Amino acid sequence: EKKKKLDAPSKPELATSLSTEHPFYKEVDEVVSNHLRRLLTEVKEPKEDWMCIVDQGDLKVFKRELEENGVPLDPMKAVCTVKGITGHEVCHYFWAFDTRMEWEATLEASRVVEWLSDDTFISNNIIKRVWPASQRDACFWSHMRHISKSNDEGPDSWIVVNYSCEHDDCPPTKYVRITMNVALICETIIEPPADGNITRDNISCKITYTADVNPGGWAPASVLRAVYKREYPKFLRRFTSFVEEKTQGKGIMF
Ligand code: 16C
Repeated sequence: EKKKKLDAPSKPELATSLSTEHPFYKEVDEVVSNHLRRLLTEVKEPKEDWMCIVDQGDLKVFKRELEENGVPLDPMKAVCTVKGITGHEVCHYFWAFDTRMEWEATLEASRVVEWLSDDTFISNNIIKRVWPASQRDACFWSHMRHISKSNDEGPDSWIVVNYSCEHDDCPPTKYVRITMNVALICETIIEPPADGNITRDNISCKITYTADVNPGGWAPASVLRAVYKREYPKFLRRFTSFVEEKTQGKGIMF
């Protein structure tokens, strides 16, 4: 464990946001824009092909069943509202690498492969093995962005995208490589208090989480679907409680 930490690339002096000249910029920008467009059109034209598989009131998980050559690719979507934290705080902790292992229960290990800028890095996640399938890993960039508003009235939003990529320092040799396109989009809702002094009691965060994951090879569909149904709500509860703990009693990060 110690050795792994020593080998990890230290964060160099970096640009505050991914430069438009960076080789990854085009892909990052396109993927982020697609998520935002998808979210906006779904709100306007709700589609009925999403099946609700978990309904706990404040937390709902939906999926669409999709298979390719017997491999389940079910797109997942979850919505969740949490009081007392902002979208910026939720996105910050979902993105931050140094605290990932504190809330990620499905990982055996995680390491930074390369820092691209202050808001973008590439990492390698080794996922815990699920019997009887082979162990998986993933290599992906993580990017966090504030969404600029078209008007002052709308809620403040942030987005984090985790998107699979290839990297010379992370070849897919040891495990079955999964690929994914994951987005966490958060809106902060503020109920302005009469005295104008905003506290954590006046804020809540609406989270939309989407995950398109390709398990990258044979995986028994029934086991995978059961694992997803159990793990996605568990992740959202565990992760949002983690953000609540981390921010409790601290200044609000708007
Ligand atoms: O988004 C999440 N975490 C991010 C930061 O780490 C990142 C990771 C996303 C990957 C999520 C999908 C992993 C799918 C693995 C497929 C394994 C196939 C095994 C075959 C089974 C028959 O964006 C939060 C992710 C929330 C976790 C969702 C469910 C993942 C199940 C993983 C299985 C490990 C279970 C271990 C049980 C102790």
